[in-house]
Amino acid sequence: MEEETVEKKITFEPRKLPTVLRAEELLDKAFRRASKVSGRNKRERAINKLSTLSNVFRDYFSRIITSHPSYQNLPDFYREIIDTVVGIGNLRKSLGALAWADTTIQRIINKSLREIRGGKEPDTVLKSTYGRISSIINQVGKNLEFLNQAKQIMREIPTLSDEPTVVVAGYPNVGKSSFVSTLSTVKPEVASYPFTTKKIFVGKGKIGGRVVQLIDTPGLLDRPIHKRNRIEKKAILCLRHLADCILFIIDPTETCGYSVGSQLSLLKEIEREFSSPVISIYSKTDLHTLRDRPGFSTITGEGIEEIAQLIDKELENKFRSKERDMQDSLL
Ligand SMILES: Nc1nc2c(ncn2[C@@H]2O[C@H](COP(=O)(O)OP(=O)(O)O)[C@@H](O)[C@H]2O)c(=O)[nH]1
Ligand SMILES: [Mg+2]
Repeated sequence: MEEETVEKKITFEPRKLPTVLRAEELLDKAFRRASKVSGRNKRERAINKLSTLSNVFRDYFSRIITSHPSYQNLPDFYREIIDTVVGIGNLRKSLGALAWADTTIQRIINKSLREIRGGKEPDTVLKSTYGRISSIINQVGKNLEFLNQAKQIMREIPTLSDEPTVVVAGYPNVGKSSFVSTLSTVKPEVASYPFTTKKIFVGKGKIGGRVVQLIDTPGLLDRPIHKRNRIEKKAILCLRHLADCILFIIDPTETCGYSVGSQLSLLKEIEREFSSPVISIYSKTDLHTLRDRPGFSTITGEGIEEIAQLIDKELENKFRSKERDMQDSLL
């Protein structure tokens, strides 16, 4: 539990993954490069073409393979979300297939080079080498396509910092975005959430002298989780690895269009599904007089400071107990 935040360091930017060519595109690229190679005679030309092919494939495969991180060692949020939307097993399998293609192609080329040096007719060797390379690349065609799709999906995963994080939840129109903007010192950044049309807004603000990341999750934590499909539910629950604290906003005036009853049952569900501490608060205090829980109004500014202090206290508890654990583990 506790090492979660310690491990949160972001080591992977999915946006930087390279585009992966399809089998025919890759073959085209390699063979086109080889076709431009010359030499003093047929034999030398064939040798030069083969060395070019060897370099093109080696560089290409190693660029793709090294662009992927060790998925098992990623921070929990990234590991789980990637496993949910792409599948880490599938990624491993495809990367393994490329490593296999790489070794096999190098072996084929080396054998062909030996044959040419040993006196075999260069054009015949070249022709059969091209055929064998094409067959290897076509065998991993599905893996190339998968890696490219995976890249498209993963680039949607927002890059988040490892600062203390507050995830804001509550039904639509209760005042989540207004609250996040009030506490954010800069305009919240928008990131899309994998495989959905949903965006998450990441604001940064200072709470109690600490830079805090505020995540507004429209469309994610704003209606019953149990009604989502399995994948969407899993993806939503990945947020639990980021949330040092959840702020649940209730609009008791029901001007948001949702009854207090449904809002409270969403609160219960979130408390059940997430292990992070949940602070539940009222919004729109300018419109009502309920004070049985903390409340705020983004219109009058009432309560904002008090809620910032509540958040600060939660984070303080969490980080203080973490320091204590670390000291304990040193003793
Ligand atoms: N009266 C009043 N209205 C508010 C307050 N905060 C937000 N609103 C209004 O409530 C509506 C929904 O706010 P928004 O922040 O977009 O809610 P979200 O959907 O939960 O992000 C908007 O029309 C806001 O102007 C508040 O403190 N008092
Ligand atoms: Mg909103």
